[in-house]
Amino acid sequence: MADVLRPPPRATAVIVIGMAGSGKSTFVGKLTSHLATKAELAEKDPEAPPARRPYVINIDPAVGSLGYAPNVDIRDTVDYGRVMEQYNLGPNGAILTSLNLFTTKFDQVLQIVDRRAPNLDHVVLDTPGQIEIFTWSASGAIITDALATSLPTVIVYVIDTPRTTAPATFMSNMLYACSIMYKSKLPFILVFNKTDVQSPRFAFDWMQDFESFQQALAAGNATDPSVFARDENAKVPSFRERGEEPSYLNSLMNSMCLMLDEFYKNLRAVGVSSATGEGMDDFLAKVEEARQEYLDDYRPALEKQLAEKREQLSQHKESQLERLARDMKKSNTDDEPEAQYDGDGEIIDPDTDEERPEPGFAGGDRRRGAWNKLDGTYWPKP
Ligand SMILES: Nc1nc2c(ncn2[C@@H]2O[C@H](COP(=O)(O)OP(=O)(O)O)[C@@H](O)[C@H]2O)c(=O)[nH]1
Ligand SMILES: [Mg+2]
Repeated sequence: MADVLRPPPRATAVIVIGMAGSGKSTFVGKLTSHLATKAELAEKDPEAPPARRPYVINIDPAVGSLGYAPNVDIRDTVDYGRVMEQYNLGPNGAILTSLNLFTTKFDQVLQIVDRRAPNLDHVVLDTPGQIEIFTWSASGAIITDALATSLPTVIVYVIDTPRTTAPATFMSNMLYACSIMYKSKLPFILVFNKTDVQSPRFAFDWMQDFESFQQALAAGNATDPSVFARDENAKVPSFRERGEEPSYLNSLMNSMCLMLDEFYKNLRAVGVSSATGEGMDDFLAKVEEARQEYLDDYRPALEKQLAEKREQLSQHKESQLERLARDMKKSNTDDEPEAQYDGDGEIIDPDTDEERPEPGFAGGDRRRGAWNKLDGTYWPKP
């Protein structure tokens, strides 16, 4: 089975996804400059920890300007504006169509990545602003699968921390992340971005201890973004103690947080600021952990899947070959005459009646036949 996949290269693919405005591109830019600085240091000082510049691919066709220079850019291949015009599409339709067009050429990108992967540590993919364009499209799935079969791949889900402080937005973000994680089955890292504006402490608390999330829910409205900031130690009376009814949203989230508890156990989370660079080294450490998870769990499963597919294909081929051989044998013997009923399959000539059945076949001879008024004959005939 081990020969189904090539040995894993040293590079790890990092697919960066997240809601529009969560800071994906800024994060990729900061990560790039952070690694570049480390690589420069390593070149100058042999004592410094080894580091390499990442190889960055941008697949957002609609982005105006990026804070970094990508190595491969979808905008060099597809003109988003012309796609919108020519196909008469709106902004999102044009992004999706541009991505589809680019995906038809993704094998070329993979070849470039494959060639460089032995000398790289990170291949980073920056995805379109609207998360669903990548996560729920055929192109997104093709690109993800293609990368994940070529090199260790991890998914990084960027979260806009200051906009996730209300229990309802926090929960919807987590449910979205959960659905993507179970769909892709790849190692997953949650990046709480913009920590320069908002500490992610509240989110880590909610993830580690669902009772603290329930406490925040009990304190007030689920859509209130300031709920998390209440004094943690102050005992908050529950809705029942206050003699109030919890809203439908509060009850729903109360039960859902129990379900998400399982999801949090399989998760790595880290806080970073793409503005200041704080937390980038923690993030890189998580990438190493996630790479190991890919090698331990995802890759063996993928190998098994590919080996099974290969086996099925070879069985199918064998049975097709057998069928072909049988058919050829049959057509070779078809020329030999066989003892046959001589009227079989022939057209009956009404003038000669040559092929009419033998007397007695249809129940009798001339004497027992029936008179046919139309042609003045007996049927069946002798
Ligand atoms: N304060 C702060 N702002 C950030 C951070 N990361 C991104 N932003 C801002 O968030 C906005 C959206 O960022 P962008 O990278 O374009 O988001 P994308 O759509 O996910 O690629 C921009 O105005 C960024 O300047 C951060 O760590 N801190
Ligand atoms: Mg972006």
